Amino acid sequence: MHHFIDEFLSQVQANNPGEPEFHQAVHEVATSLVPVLERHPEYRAAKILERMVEPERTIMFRVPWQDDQGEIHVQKGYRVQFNSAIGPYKGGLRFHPSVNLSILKFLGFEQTFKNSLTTLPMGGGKGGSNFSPKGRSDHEVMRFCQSFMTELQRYIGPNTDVPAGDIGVGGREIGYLFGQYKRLRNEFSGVLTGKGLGWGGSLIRTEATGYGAVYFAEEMLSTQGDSIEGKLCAVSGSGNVAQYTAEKINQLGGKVVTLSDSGGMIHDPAGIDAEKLAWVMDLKNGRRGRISEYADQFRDATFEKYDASRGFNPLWDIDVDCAFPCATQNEINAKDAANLLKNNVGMVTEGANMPSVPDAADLFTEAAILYGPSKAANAGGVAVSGLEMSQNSMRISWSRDELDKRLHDIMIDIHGACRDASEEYGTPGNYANGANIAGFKKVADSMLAQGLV
Ligand code: NDP
Ligand code: 2IT
Repeated sequence: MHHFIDEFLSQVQANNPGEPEFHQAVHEVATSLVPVLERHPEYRAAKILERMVEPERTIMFRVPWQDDQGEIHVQKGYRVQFNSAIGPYKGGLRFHPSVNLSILKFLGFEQTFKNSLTTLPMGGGKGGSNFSPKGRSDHEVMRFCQSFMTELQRYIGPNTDVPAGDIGVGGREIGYLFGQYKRLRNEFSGVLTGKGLGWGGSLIRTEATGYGAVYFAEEMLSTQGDSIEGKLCAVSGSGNVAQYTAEKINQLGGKVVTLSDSGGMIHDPAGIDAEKLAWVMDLKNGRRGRISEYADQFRDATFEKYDASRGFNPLWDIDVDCAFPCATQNEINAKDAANLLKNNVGMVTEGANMPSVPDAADLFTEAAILYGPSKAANAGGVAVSGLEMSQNSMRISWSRDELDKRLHDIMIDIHGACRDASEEYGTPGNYANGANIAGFKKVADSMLAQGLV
């Protein structure tokens, strides 16, 4: 059987050259699935895994736009429609200079399993552009979003494909994208999630990924009779996911001592309390400034510039109980993982998508700490996106309490599904295996039922 997986992975590499992030994501899922494929020869006979690694459709397009000086720029636009076995394609849009097909295919592949775990009827997709909103005026961002949507609108729709935000795409961008879709199609519909509250958005969507990650962390801790209360926590990033992860940790009595952006990290041993976090939210969401400014504002804090040549990130070398990577993929390397373990970290919960390199994830698993993999731990965001779609279809809005309770219940269910699947297939406590297996089975069974498509 291992021979079968090795051959399968070589094929994936040969068929998708130059896509290391995609290979990494497929490798991680496929190795977890060995016992499932051994027990279910029908999945192998129907070539379910071979079909799952091929997106149903990949759309790539030109996005021309003009900056405020009138200069013309040309960006790449993408939408990878990965799998629609259990619902319309669903997943975010990322605007970041690093965006390429490999990154979007890894994200779309992961999204398929994540969406399956949410218990809601959503397929997997991801898209975006190598456009960088950083340093651009609102007018420039609007012109870019309008050009991007002018092409994307042909391929999406409330029952076909429903994009949302990801890195570089927040409420502002979703607004411009929605406005252009509505104008071109003459249709007010739930074609995007993460919309503003006055025009079809859902309460709790902004908070959902971060809150959900901390609810998942609480569930893992509760299996050891423990909780977040009193825990020292390292959080990376300072965008949407990091901000609301920090907020929920504070609300549950934990203490957040770090945040970061691509320029570096801040360490505040006194704790980033609600007041300081409000300042960070204004800095990042309002003024769009840099995290280094935190250390000028709050004198107990220190700023350290990020220096890739050092081979490790000082953010993961601080003595904490819990780590919440919430910035980007592969932000924890093997040395970072070893540093966390050396300092006796007891839990790592992934708010970002695939933040741990494979060797780092292996170290966490070998050390048998609580390790919540991204496709389970950060599923709260897309789960509330699914609830936004339900509310749009019914033309109603649920209350904040109702949505927070639904989010919390979904995260409890995801934790239970991962725990049960990891036990059923002989690796109890291994949430990474559990998430892959539980997410896979629902999609695989739906594909079997729907024939060879
Ligand atoms: P934001 O754009 O709001 O914030 C991203 C943060 O990560 C910023 O602080 C950014 O710093 C930092 N960052 C991004 N790229 C890099 C990089 N290459 N190196 C170092 N730092 C980097 O994005 P989100 O908070 O929405 O997304 C963060 C992570 O969470 C991503 O992995 C995303 O896929 C994942 N996620 C997001 C969900 C959502 O609902 N938004 C749902 C589930 C997962 P800087 O500003 O300097 O670039
Ligand atoms: O990675 C993710 O799950 C997201 N960026 C959210 C996707 C969504 O459709 O809400």
